[in-house]
Amino acid sequence: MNDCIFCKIVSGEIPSNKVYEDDQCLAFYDLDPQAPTHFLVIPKAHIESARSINAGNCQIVGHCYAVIAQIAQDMGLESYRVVTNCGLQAGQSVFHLHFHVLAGRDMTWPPG
Ligand code: DGP
Repeated sequence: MNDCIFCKIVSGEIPSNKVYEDDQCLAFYDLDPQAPTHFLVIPKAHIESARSINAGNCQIVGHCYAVIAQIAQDMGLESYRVVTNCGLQAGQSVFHLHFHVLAGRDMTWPPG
């Protein structure tokens, strides 16, 4: 998608601090980290939000979670939180599906 920041990161038009990449997804550190470890895992294909996941594209969600588990193992993360904000009120600011992975500090519940 032309005006999507994360599509531009996928294409390399906007640089990122890459953690992992394969043919389906990309992981990179968040610009505005909310924990000592904070990276994002995104599908390379443009999916607007969790609301847009359906039977035809849901395979990528499982793939992203498998990638998250592998990265967490590689980084030695004993505990981590995966967050997907869906919609403005939930805090979504970039409308390209992404999974925040946060680790390295105590997490509160419920989240704010
Ligand atoms: P959300 O608010 O849930 O839509 O999360 C979007 C996240 O994306 C936010 O934590 C900041 C991050 N972000 C926005 N623009 C960029 C960028 O250009 N590069 C990187 N690395 N992260 C970005």
